[in-house]
Amino acid sequence: MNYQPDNIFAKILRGEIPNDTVYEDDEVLAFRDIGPQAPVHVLVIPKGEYGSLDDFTRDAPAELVGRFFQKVGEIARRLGVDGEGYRVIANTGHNGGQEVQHFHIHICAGRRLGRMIARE
Ligand code: DGP
Repeated sequence: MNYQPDNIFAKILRGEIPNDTVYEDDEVLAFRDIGPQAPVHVLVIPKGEYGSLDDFTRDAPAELVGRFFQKVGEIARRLGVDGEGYRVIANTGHNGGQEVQHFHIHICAGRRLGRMIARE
């Protein structure tokens, strides 16, 4: 998929839109979701231009993919949600309900979460 540099998370990475950062290093940015679905709702994104989990796992070096997921766990521990537990979600593509075309992981926590997939 062609990466679209005008997506909202690319604008956040360029500093064009403010965000509530909870963790940042040279490879990833984690910030609070604008419309939280749980008491803790944080998005973790790579700084590289990957449009989806499919692109990230296809195009990024395995070491970067590995470090990214290690950091997701580290960020959850920094948020203090590892003890009671949390849910990680990566909506991917049209049927996955992905709205922003820059790969991101949701970390949702802070209450007992409902069904993994809503019945429709
Ligand atoms: P997804 O459906 O997986 O693509 O989720 C996109 C998420 O991004 C959604 O939960 C709302 C969040 N979001 C959209 N625009 C912004 C924004 O400008 N700032 C922040 N912090 N989150 C945003």
